[in-house]
Amino acid sequence: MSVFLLLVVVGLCSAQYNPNLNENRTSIVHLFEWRWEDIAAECERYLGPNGFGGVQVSPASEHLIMENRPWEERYQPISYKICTRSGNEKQFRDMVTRCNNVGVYIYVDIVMNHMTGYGAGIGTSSTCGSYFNSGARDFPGVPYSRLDFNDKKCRSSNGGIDNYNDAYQVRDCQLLGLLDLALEKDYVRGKIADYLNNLISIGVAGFRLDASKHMWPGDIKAILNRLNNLNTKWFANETKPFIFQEVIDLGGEGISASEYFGNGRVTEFKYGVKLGNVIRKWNGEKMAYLKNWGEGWGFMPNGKSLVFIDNHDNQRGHGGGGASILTFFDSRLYKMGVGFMLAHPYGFTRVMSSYRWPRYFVNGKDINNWMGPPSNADGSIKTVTINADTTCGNDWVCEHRWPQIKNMVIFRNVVDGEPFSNWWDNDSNQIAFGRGNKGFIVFNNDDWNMDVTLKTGLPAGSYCDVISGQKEGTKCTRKQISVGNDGSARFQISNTSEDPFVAIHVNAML
Ligand code: QV4
Ligand code: CA
Repeated sequence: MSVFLLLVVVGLCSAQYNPNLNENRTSIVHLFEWRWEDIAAECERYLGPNGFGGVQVSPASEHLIMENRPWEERYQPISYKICTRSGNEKQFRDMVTRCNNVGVYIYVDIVMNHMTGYGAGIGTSSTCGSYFNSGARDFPGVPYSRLDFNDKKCRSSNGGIDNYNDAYQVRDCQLLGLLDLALEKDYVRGKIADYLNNLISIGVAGFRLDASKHMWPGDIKAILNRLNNLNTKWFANETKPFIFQEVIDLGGEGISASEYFGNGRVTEFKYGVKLGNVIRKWNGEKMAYLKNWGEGWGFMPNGKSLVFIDNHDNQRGHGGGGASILTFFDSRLYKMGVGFMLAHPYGFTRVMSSYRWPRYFVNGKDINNWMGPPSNADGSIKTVTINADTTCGNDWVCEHRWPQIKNMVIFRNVVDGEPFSNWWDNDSNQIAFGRGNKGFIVFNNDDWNMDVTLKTGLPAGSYCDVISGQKEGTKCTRKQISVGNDGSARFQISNTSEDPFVAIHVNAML
């Protein structure tokens, strides 16, 4: 009996670690600051057909309108009305329906640790026109009042967090001056749960929980316990929302990521920092060391982690990372980093999709890192236009449409469930590994050419390299690799090649 109960409990709990993806899909993409209408179109015209599993969208709750419209206004909620710079509720609903209908699911960024900053002021400068008074802690759009915030509970010199080794301060005081919600209150939990259940009823598949480090794991759990199962129009009965918590744990702080494992997955920030160092060859790192990548590098357990090369914060010098983080600005190294991530079995993978901004460093700091998405004179976000060559216009970078990245998203789908196998390295920066008998990838990040014959584990045949080109009809558009009867193949990669790596998989076999 007790064994049975235990199994039931484990079965129920495991759901929030599962991204609920459609069959044969394994990754999500963060379409940072995209309009709901553009996301709906992208699901239908690109993400669905190319095997993307889902989209992380920017916060969906009504937020402050700030001067010059920086991106960070999305992280200053005014109410839980679905009414943002990305569009209104009707457009949000339409997006979820259209994406779900093509098997691409929506994961919403949830800001529930706080409301806007204490200095936001009084007025209706919010995306749906809801009144607020930050000084009085008055948010009638929810409604929240003084009673719903942690002002009395916080014990620090100035109401902010000045010691990250003090877990009480980190959870009960103001992050960056943002009004900290009293999440132990039944009333507050109820308001947040209502918002999340509204999103669930519309058809979303899960949530990113922003600033999770600043919330007590038990408070998060209490809110999650109130959530409904996913909408059965698209999901199986009794499916729980997928949960991933934003906790930046690079070690050395009072709070560790493992405290959050009971609630769902957690962002593994060490991943991008360390892979950035390896690919940049900083600190004596080299790709040969990636042989035991994953838990062997001190990362959280595979089943608990959400991994990414860069995110909307650390690509612009905000929260968690530093100089080693690879971004679209270093496109050559970036493609290698994303390629490695998507080929390697560790973690649930998220691809970043950004907009361009005029990065400008003064004393090592990018003074333009506040800049919001491409926008029109009236502050509305510019639409994502699509060029004839499938790239994006209007300053949208669309990393997810870079052919090498798109093809590696497909690679990951093809090799899903296959073991890490046939590792090879030259003790320097040339490495190769396979995924069972389904796929194989080879990198040359050394300063000299590579010409090696390696055991791939793949069935004999001719394969199209999906990095330099891809399979189209019965032909390869660029490099072709032939695997012999013994499973071995010759790889020649010039160190000066724009993309010094090669990837093959069984769905790109001629
Ligand atoms: C300013 C002053 C403060 C003053 C306050 C008074 O600097 O001294 O107390 O006004 O109102 C912005 C500004 C910040 C401003 C604050 C409040 O940068 O200067 O304070 O708002 O008005 C994003 C941005 C933040 C931004 C925030 C809200 O990155 O710069 O703050 O949005 O607009 C830690 C956390 C981690 C967090 C990371 C950035 O552990 O959880 O910092 N990451 C998430 C999101 C991130 C978001 C938040 C959390 C907050 O990924 O994008 O912050 O929701 O590592
Ligand atoms: Ca808090």
